[in-house]
Amino acid sequence: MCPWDDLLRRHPNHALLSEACDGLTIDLAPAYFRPDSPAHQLFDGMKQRNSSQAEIRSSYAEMFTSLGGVIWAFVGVVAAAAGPEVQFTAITRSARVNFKHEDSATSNKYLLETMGGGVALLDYDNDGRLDIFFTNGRKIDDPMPDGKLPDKSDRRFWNRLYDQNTDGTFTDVREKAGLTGMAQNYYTMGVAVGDYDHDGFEDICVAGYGGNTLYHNNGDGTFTDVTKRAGVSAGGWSASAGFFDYDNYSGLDLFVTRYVDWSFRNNRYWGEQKPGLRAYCHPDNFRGATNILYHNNGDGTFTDVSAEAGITKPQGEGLSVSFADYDGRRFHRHLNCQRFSAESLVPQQWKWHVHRSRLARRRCLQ
Ligand SMILES: [Ca+2]
Ligand SMILES: [Ca+2]
Ligand SMILES: [Ca+2]
Repeated sequence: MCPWDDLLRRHPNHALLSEACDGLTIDLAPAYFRPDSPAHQLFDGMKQRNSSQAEIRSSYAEMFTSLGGVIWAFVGVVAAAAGPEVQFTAITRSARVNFKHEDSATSNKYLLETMGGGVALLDYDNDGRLDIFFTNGRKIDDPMPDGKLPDKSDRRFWNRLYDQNTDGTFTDVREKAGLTGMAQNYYTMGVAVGDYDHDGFEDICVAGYGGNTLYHNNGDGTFTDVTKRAGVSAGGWSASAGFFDYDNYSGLDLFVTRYVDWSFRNNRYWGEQKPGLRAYCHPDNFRGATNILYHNNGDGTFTDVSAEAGITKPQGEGLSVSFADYDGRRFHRHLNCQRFSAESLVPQQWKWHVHRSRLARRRCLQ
C-alpha cells in the first residue's frame, strides 16, 4: 500500500504524484525536488539502481520516515498549487436542462452557421435561485433562396429560459416568459443581463444576426420586447452585448459588439470546386462591422453615442466584451475580444489601443 494513497485520494488532481507513488514512473519523481536535495538523490538513486517495483514500494516507508517533514511540506505546496478541493459533477440531464443549440448547418457553408450561442445565469424572478437563459440559431435553407430570411418558428430553434426549482431541477418557461425569440426571428448569439431601469428585476438584451432585442422584465415572470422604444435594435450582425455604467450616470449603458458585413447574398466560396469539399470562407474576406455604445438616458430609452465615444474605428470583428476598472479610477474600461486573438482595450479617454493579430488573409471566391 502506497503511503501517499490516503493523501492522493484527497488530492486526486495531482496525477503525476500518483503515478510516481505507484512506482510506475519513478523517472518523474526527481523532477519534483532540487537536484542537490536528499529527496532528489534518493529517488534518482533508485532509478539508477534499476530498483524493482517491489523494492521501490518497500523503500517508500523508509523515505517517508527520513524525509517525512520535507515530503509532507512538499506535498502541501503541491496541493496548494493544485487549488481547492472542488469537484464538479455533470448534472445537466438530471437537472432537466435539455437545451441543444441548433446551428442549421448547410452544404453552402454560410458563415452565419459557424456561430455558437450564448448563455446567461440570472435570477429573473428574484426567488434567490439562479435561472438559465440560452440563445439559439434558426432554420437556414440549403441553399437560401434570394430574399428569404431564416425561420425561427420551429421550437427547436427557440431561445430557452429555464426556471430553477426548489430541488435544483429546472423547468422550461420560455413561452410563458415570452423569450422564445420567435417573434423577432433572429439568429441569436450573445446575451447580456442587467437591470437597466432600476426596478429591481434583471432585464435581458439578446444580440444576433438581424438585430438586438431588449427584453424588459415585468416582474411577474414575463418579459416585454421594448427594443423599438429603447432604440437599441441596431441591425446587421450583432454577436454579443454587455451592460455597464461607463459614465457613472443614469444607470447601465449597453455595449454591443458587431461582427462582419455578411449576408446570404454575399457569402463566398472557399475550398476546392468539388462536391463535399467546400469550406467556410474566412471572415477576413468581409468588411468588419462597427461596435455600438448605447447611453442610458434614464427614461427607458438609449442614445447611440458610438461616434462621440470614439469606438467606431477601427472596424473589427467583435465577438465578445468584458468590463473592468483596470486602473482603479472608478470608470469601467471595456475589453472587446475579437475574432481569434485580436482584441481592443478601450479606456475612458476613448482612445483605442489595438493589439491585432496579423492573420493572413485568405481569398474566397465571390
Ligand atoms: Ca430564480
Ligand atoms: Ca429591470
Ligand atoms: Ca450610465
